[in-house]
Amino acid sequence: MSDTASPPIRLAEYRPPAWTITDVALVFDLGRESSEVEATLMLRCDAPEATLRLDGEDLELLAIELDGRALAAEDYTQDATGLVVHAARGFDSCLLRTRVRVLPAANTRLEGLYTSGSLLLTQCEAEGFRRITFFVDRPDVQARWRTTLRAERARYPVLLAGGDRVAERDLGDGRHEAEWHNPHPTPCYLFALAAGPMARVSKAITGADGRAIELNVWVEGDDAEPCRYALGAVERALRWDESRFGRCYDLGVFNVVAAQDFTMGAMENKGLNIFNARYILADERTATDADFMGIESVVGHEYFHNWSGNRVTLRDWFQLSLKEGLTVFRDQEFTADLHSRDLKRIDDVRLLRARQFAEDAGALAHPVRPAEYREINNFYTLTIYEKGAEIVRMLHSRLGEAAFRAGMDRYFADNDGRSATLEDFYAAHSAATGIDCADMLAWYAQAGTPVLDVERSFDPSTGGYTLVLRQRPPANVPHAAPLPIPFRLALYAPDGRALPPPATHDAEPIPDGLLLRHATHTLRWQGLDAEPLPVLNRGFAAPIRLRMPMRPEERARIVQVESDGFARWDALQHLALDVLLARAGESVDGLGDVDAAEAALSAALGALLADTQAHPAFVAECLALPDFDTLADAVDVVDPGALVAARERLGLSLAAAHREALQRHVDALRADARGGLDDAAMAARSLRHAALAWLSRVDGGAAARRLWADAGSMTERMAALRALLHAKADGAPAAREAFAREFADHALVTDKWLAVVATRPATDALDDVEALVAGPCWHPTNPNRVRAIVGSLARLNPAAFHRGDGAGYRFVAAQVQAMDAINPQVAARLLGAFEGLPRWTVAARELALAALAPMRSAALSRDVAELLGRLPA
Ligand code: B3K
Ligand code: ZN
Repeated sequence: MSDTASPPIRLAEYRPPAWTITDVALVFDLGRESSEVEATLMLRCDAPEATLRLDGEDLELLAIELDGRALAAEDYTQDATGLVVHAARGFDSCLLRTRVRVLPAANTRLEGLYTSGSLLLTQCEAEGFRRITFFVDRPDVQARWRTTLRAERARYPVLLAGGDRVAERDLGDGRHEAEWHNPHPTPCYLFALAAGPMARVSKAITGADGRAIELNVWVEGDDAEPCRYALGAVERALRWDESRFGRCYDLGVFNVVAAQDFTMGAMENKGLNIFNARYILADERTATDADFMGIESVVGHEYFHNWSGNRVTLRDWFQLSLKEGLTVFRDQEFTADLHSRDLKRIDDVRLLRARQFAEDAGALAHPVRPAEYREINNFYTLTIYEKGAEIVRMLHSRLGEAAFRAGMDRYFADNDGRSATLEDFYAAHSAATGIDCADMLAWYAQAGTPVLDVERSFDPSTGGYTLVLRQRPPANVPHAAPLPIPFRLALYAPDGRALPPPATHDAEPIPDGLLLRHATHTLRWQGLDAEPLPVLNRGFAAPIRLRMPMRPEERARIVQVESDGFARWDALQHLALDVLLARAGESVDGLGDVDAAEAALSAALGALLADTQAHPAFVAECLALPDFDTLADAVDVVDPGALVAARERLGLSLAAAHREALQRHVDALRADARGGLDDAAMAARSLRHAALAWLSRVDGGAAARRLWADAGSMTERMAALRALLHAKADGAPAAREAFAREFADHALVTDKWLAVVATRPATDALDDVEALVAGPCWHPTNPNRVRAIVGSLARLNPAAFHRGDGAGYRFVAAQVQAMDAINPQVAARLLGAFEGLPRWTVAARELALAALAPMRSAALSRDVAELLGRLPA
């Protein structure tokens, strides 16, 4: 623990490794309390006389030999972070064999080798492999791997590791062993094993290149049926990568294991993906539609890493977004191609605006390629993932699909088997297309969200229309140069006709748009009969804040005339945002009278609710008002109470205004919403349940009680339960009791009701959460449980977290400190709830700083210490 003083790692100080490892043979003698690992490393020295230093933490060294000779104490030095082998000095290659003991059952960090239920599992990214054996633990050291697992057959009947299985033997003493071989050069962060009593669902397929591939999805115990949907998703992902990116799978088996205890979502280890069970296990009785969609997307994401991450890996951790941003882009496209492009874009932009923009404007903001870090696990952020994906999307917009694909093919071909940099990625695209796109790299170097201020003018005497676009750097980097911004727009005449592109402009044409490179651009139209209606940043082609004051009726008009679903949703969101901000006491340019603005919003929503042609899932998206984080992001000083209250009041008044239409939808969609996982049924449920959530603000929970009594699937049960509990309606306690009892043995479903309790939008939800943490459901070693209870409160319940008496802050701060001793990554995530602190009101800030104060003198992990050091003191 306690590592405040370690110096940061800097990108500028990158040096290639002096010693690399070409081949690894590992032999595990697996046991729950204690496991032994023998590692034979073929080492090569590329710098004469370089010191051989291996990373290793919490390892008990049992034996060490170099080129067959047992080493004496003076031949090596071990400290808390690794091993220096003096005896290797001067060698240009050698064979090092070590034997170590590790303690899986005591490993609550869930990094390295650990236990989850009756399973033994590993998690190595980013730097967990050094907790398994001594190694040069960095992504630019890529080796071929042989892994032998030995264990008692009764306890560990299934023995999985990365690569293909090449042998199995009975060892005659109740133990058995399995040997696995991964021939692709792979860094150690992609190593994995899983052992224990597991069942699987399986499918044999033939890849597009003729390879026979066995797809397996495994889970602890003897019932693998809940893995069936995930197995289908694996196959869909594999086929999609073949057809959209021309990428084939490269081993004879693809194994996926579901783990109950897992710190993140999932992990793309070569040939053996390990998943948080919540992204694998699903059937309609226990999982919601959102769960199914999440499973397909995460399964796709991990599968796509096999090329973007594994075959082409990272030179160093600063390049993290090279694999993560690119792979998020790929999984977003997968979902868009399989389902609805508009709806996927709406979801992604909602997340980006609400959470990534906030991260990028807060105390923990960092560039997509940070210049330094102390603990790399702190950088698996929305900025690296989602903003990183937006940058790849901008490249895609700039090049168009065909040229982008050519660039991707070139990137994979030039870097296969190598550890690459972001420069390599843009160089491949430039080389393949002849378009120099290296200027995109500037997006990776600075934090913050650029602003595009737009000024419009119309001269009725000439019909001339002008848009002046001025790029302003983000507030946190006030002197930054302009970034390249792909920009899409449309203009509509008053009769709803789309007008042609500008007659003159000073930007560079790209497919379907313009590339803005300068601080100011001017676009001109001529000969227009009347002032047109502009729709800007269509499709959210660039992750920017667009500032153009608009009248409420203009925004409402966009909803009527636009053909692009995203732009229609965006116009309504903006209108709702303007109304909410004005209601919270902010001054909003262009809004005019706030009652009239709310009336325009209400009318637009009413028209959507009455539109029988509207796509139900789209209407549901429009009913979701901008959330607290989006509001907080839009103001200079965050007064949490005022924002929460404005949202509540608007929700109430809109629900009252549309009560009948909402009730009509709830009734009319009953049959369509009944069951099945096709897009149409899911869309019907999404609108029905969004309408129900609104309705339960004004009907005393009557509709929710009917749904509760009638519910078939988990999606319906959760919609009813949430509406009842959040409205504190009659029947809520009984529903909660019944639900909790029925699913007491099902951890993932239990997490769901706990999260509903923790997100009730009221200050006293904190009391409920404190009771949960003191009760039998509290399992601090299980990250899902911690997130369901404490994470939900800290991140999704502004009313309780920002309580005026500071109790929410004190509770979360105390939990961060307690969790830090168990799982530093989970603790550091929770601490992120304070990232917005610099912009909170003085009163809120003082309460939060007081809550964090005790932590400042405590012994902390590097993870929490680094983030705490970035928060204001
Ligand atoms: N690469 C992993 C995340 C690892 C996080 C390490 N703290 C999952 C993913 O992004 O696909
Ligand atoms: Zn990833």
